[in-house]
Amino acid sequence: MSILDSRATLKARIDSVAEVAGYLWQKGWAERNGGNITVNVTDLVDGQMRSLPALGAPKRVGTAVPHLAGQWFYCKGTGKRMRDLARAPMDNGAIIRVLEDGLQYEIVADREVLPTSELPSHLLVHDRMAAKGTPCGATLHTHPIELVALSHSRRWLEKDAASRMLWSMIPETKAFCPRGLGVVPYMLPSSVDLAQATLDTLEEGYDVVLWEKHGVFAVDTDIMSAFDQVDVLNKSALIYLAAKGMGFEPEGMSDAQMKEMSAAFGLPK
Ligand code: 2HA
Ligand code: ZN
Repeated sequence: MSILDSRATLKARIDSVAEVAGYLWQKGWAERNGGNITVNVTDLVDGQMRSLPALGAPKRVGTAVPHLAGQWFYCKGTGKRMRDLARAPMDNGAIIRVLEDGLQYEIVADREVLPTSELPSHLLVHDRMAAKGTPCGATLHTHPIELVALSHSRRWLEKDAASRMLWSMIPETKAFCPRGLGVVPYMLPSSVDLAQATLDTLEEGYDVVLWEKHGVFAVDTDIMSAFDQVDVLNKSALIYLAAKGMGFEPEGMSDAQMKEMSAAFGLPK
C-alpha cells in the first residue's frame, strides 16, 4: 500500500519528481546519491492524510522554519540515488510534515526514509518564500557538469559574469532564466552556512544559485520548471564549451541584442 494509491493528483506530483530524477541521471548530473529534491505537497493533503500516524519519533529540521508549520513536503531520502528514485519515488524519498513548533518534522509515508542531507537549505528556502507570501513549489539541488566546471574559474565567479555569458549564448536562456545565476563561494556541503548563503543570494534576485565547485540550487513553482531553468543554463554552458572546443572564444549576443530581448519579453533584468 502507498499513500499515492487512490490519490491521483498527489501521485501526479510525485511522478513529476520521478521524471525529473530520471533526467538528472540521464544527463550525468546525479552520480551516486548526488542532488536533492524537495517539493511542497500541502495543497494536496486530505483529511485522511492529516490523521495518519507518524512513522517514528519527531526529528529536528536543523534550523527554524516557522512559516512552514503544518506544511507537507516530499523529500528525496538521504543517501538515495536519483536513478532509483526515478523508478520508485516512495522507496527513495518520503512525505513529511513540519510540526507546529517549526523546528521538527515527522515522516508520514510511505516508509521511514530519512530526508536529504540538504534538508536545512531546502526548507530554509521554502520557509523564506512562505514568509514573503510567494510560496515556492519546488527546490532542486543537482551537479550539472558544465556549470560546475565554470565555477572552477575566478573569471566566472565574479558577480553576474557567468549570467551575462550564459545569457549571451542563445536568446532562450535570458527568456527562460531571466533572473540569472547567482554565485555562492565554496562552503561545506549540507552546512547551515551554505543554506543561509543560498537564501541570501536568491533574495538578491536570482532563481538559480551556483555553488562553487559543487553544483546548483534552483527554486521554482514546480519541479519541472526548476529543472528547466538549470537545463537552459547548462545548455548555454555547453554552447560556450563547444565554441571553445572549435578553437575560438564565442562572440555572444551583444548588450543591445540582450536589451532588445528583455524589452520584447518584459524580462525583470
Ligand atoms: O545529497 O548532493 O550536496 C547529496 C548532495 C549533497
Ligand atoms: Zn551536492
